[in-house]
Amino acid sequence: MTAAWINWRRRLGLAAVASIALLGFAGLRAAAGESATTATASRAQTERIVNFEYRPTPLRVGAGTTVVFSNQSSVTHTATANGGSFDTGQIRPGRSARVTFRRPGIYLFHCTIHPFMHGKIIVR
Ligand SMILES: [Cu+2]
Repeated sequence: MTAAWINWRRRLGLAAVASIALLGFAGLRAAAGESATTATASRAQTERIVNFEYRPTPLRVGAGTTVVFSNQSSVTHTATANGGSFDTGQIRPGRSARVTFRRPGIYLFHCTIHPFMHGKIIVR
């Protein structure tokens, strides 16, 4: 083997390593892009449940927002849409439930255990 041939092979090897590194980098960038999309989709706002009230009411959010119904009281509550479009089920004290609001609209809801509790979420 001549020195020139060995040198050529060495260069080929380096090129292969370089392209694998580039591919790996592209893969990393794709993964980072995916997680950025996920982070955008998972934006959340909190609707607190305190003293037999939903706070704030109304809660204004953008379409696609996940509302975290956080029961910060000492009794169990629900957040149940008046029209039945969503229902958290029972949320025990100190626990929370999530509902994602994808479509704009005005959502009225209440607590099935304490029907005098009313709330409103405005999705734009
Ligand atoms: Cu309640």
